[in-house]
Amino acid sequence: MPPLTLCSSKSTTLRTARRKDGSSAPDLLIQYPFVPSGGPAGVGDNYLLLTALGGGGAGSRLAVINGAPQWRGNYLAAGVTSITMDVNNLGASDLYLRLLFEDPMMGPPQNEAFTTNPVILSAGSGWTSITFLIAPGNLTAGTGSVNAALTNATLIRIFHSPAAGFPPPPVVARLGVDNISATAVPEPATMLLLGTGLAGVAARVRKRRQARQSEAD
Ligand SMILES: [Ca+2]
Repeated sequence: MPPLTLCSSKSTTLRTARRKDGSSAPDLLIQYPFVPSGGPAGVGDNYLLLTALGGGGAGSRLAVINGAPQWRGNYLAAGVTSITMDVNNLGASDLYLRLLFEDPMMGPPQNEAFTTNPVILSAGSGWTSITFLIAPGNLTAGTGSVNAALTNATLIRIFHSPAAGFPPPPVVARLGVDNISATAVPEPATMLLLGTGLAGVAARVRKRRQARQSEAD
């Protein structure tokens, strides 16, 4: 199978949460199904369906990795302060959604930061647009520092946890996701960095938006 597509991006691959021992290696690769219809725009609008099985072992938690290139980089330099997405809680449990930024390269992350406050999505929510605020003041460091996690982010996760922490608890859940976008407000000094490709997040987001607009979503 080709990599999963997410919001018309052609390069997004999603994986499960880290191992139970806390190491960053995925314990299982899951190809989350790409449902062809029933997204926010209705018939013919595709979306991703993320699932968690509850219990124990692989797939028990709702904690989905997105390590695609367009989500890596320096969020501070790019001025990305919020991430918005359409979500639909298709399961029976209320979900406490958070984002996690981390910087694993060859080993466990040295820095990881999660959103301090959850976005609560009730069971049977229907499609809802939610926004995660991700400025440093909105995040809590799980390991290392918030600023370091945002400066060299190599992974971003969507996860469910009522308590502010990671790894999250098991849950039985089905979550539809679509139309993820980042809001960037580059400061003048960072525009130079954008030109060098160092602070590519905003540029990539812009590219994704253009790509999205050019495709039937
Ligand atoms: Ca869609």
